[in-house]
Amino acid sequence: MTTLDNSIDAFREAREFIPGGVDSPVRAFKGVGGTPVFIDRGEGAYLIDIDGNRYIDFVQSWGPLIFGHCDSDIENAVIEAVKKGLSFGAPTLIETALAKEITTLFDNVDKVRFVSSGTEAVMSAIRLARGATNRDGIIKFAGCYHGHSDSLLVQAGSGLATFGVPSSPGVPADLTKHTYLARYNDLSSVEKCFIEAKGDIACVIIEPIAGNMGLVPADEIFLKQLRALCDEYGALLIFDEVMSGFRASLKGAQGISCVRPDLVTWGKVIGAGMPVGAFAGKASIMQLLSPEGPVYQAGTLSGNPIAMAAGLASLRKLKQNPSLYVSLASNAKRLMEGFSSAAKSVGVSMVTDVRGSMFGFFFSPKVVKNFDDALQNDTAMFAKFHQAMLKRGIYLACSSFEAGFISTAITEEMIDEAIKAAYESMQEITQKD
Ligand code: KE4
Repeated sequence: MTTLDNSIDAFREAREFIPGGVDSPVRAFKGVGGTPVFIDRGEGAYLIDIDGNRYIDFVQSWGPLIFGHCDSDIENAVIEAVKKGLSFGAPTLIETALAKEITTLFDNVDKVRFVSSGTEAVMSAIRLARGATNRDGIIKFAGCYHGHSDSLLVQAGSGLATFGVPSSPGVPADLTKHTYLARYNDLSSVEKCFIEAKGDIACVIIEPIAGNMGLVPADEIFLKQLRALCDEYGALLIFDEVMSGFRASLKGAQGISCVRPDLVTWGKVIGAGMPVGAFAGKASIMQLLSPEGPVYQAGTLSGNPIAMAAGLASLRKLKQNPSLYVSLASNAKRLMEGFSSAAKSVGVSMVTDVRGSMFGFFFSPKVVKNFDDALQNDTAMFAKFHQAMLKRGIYLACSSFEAGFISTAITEEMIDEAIKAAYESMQEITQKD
């Protein structure tokens, strides 16, 4: 890294016109300190900032860019779509095409509705679950983040955990009283919520592979018992796969777990960097949605043809090359083994995990199974590591309550480079002054 002067100036100016200088809080680097680098462009596996520094990108816009930056197939699909117009507010063939590509992958998904963000997808899925069951209560898990809709900003992960404010002012108690909080990987805590709610639970929403308290996968036995409990109480089970979808495997968590949700939410990869979210499920539930049914949900730019073109190009490439996930997972595993060895080489505790192209690491001596465990990890050490790696051209998620990602543009040589940087960084952050 040469200098960050332009980013420093840019951040100063941005803060004059945008709260915190960013349009999404986690980008402000508050979790790791220092100045967020302002990005000029992406090139394959790389980000280049406005000072000309080049970084291997292990964030990929928080997951969407599984093919890295400026993938030619996706770029060409977008350019062709742009030439026909940006938006029509009317049905287009490409929405049906993407819906078909998605639904034909899953035996528990008949219909999908597109929206413009993961938040919107989850918010809509919750409303649909409440409409389908005529119940108000929802159960979520501490540390899971499902976007910033009111009912779900309770003990959430991601940026809220980063800033140590896992809930948010501005959310009426009248709303959050319907949100029951359980402990990830702990079935008895879920049973307590059902009992406390006297059965008035519309749905249980979970990140089946949590990526917003760091990477914390749910135990398969836990998911199976959760499924059975929802069936016992007549509540719907929602898998929030906005992050894990098409990342943990081609079918996301459902490609790893045998448990099937009633509704699933997606985002990120299905937009390939453009604003797309989606929620989906069996026709018997989805047909309750307006205009077929009474549950209202809408959006001016839902199914935007440019965003659909990007998502469709990305998804078709993934479906044509499912073996991509083998190399993505192999690179993720090798990277985590390298980080773990680098930590061990200086006597620092680190636990790591991988699910497909997703990876996570905690500066912690013990395996992380829930949000309480995650909160005990050494965030100060994480911040030093992040800064040391950034200096060496490695761009990691700027919070220990996030996940990392491998793209197909990241080569084995780049993994070696990141591991080498990890050894150097560990030496630097542990050397006695
Ligand atoms: P968006 O509204 O940010 O598109 O999606 C919300 C969301 C819903 N569900 C899950 C499981 C998610 O991970 C997200 C968003 N993820 C964060 C990263 N942890 C987005 C990054 C940000 O907030 O800037």
